[in-house]
Amino acid sequence: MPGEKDVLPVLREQRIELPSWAFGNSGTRFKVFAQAGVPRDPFEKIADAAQVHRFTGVTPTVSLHIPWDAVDDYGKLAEHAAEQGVSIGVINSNTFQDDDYRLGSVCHPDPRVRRKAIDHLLSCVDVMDATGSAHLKLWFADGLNYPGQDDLRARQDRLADALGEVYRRLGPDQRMLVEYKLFEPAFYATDIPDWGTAYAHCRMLGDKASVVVDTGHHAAHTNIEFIVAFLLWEQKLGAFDLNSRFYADDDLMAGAADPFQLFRIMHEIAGAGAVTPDGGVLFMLDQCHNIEPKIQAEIRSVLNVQEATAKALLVDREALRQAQSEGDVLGANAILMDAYNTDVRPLLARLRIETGLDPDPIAAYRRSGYLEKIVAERVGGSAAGWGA
Ligand code: PSV
Ligand code: MN
Ligand code: MN
Repeated sequence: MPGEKDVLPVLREQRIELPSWAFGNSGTRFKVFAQAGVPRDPFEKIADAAQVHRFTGVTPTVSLHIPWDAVDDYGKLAEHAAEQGVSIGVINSNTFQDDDYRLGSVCHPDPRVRRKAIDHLLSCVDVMDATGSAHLKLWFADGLNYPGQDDLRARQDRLADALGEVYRRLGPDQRMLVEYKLFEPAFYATDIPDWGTAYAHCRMLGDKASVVVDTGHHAAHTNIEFIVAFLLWEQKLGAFDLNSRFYADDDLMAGAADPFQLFRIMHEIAGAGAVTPDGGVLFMLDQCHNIEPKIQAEIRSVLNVQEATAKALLVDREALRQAQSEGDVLGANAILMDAYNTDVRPLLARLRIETGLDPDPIAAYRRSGYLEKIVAERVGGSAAGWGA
């Protein structure tokens, strides 16, 4: 089995991006529960994200969602992030919260609405220019509720045209990430419902486009690690939106519902040497904390991802290859399970101590008094965007 000296250097370099929207109030279509002390603007969301980085040391970037995080001066927001010890990461577009988008955005039958949606995406690239962000993440709520409602193939034409126009606007160091989702808000057909559709568009676009795997966006029992392995093999895996699901797109904490699935995914990532940023894959959380404290939940999620990663790095790959080539089915499986069943918490605690952090980030955050401070200072926090 690989030892600490093999695993620690990789874990030291691992990075996990935080979503700005995790820190605002969120809920379901039944109720948004307001929590005391939540951020009132994007500046305060970044300040909260910086706390997660302060205690974990591995989350130096924050994803923005436009227009939820719209500000007059993006340069100022980027400066504020730097003052807090973090920076702006991926820019997420939002073409789903305007009455014009009832029948879709870039796939809408009306060219006026398509133009409006494309202009929004282009303005997101302007935000990237202003903040120094290198990645644009596109998720479309476009789809149909009823058979016959629109022409499925014509909508793919419109989608390809829109993606092409935005792709051509990217600067030399900017990249496009295309996210798929099985269903919701559309229930009959979604225009990018699966990895294959996202992949086909990314291939047509070129090297700057790759696929986002949101772990919550599949049918139950989908073998997500196979999708991950295939996209890695094709060099088209751009990013993850990590979260947990029990039923649909639940957006619960990564590693909470099925830590073994997260381990199996990280095993594919570790095998391809893609844990660290030089591997070219971004790891982001895409979560909402409807009933639990938000900053603490983000810290917990980061620890869960680190634990799954550490276990994946502990897989004895040499022994595994040997067992696989000998057709030793149970031996190979046992090698994987040995790594999964290792308690990696002491190893991660040592990693933190070595980098000057508290070995128990949650306890350290709770002791810090930050929550009490923001509860006292902030009145009337805003919603994350959902249910707003
Ligand atoms: C859609 O369900 C999604 O997963 C997309 O990533 C969005 O950008 C994100 O949620 C937050 O709205
Ligand atoms: Mn997502
Ligand atoms: Mn989602």
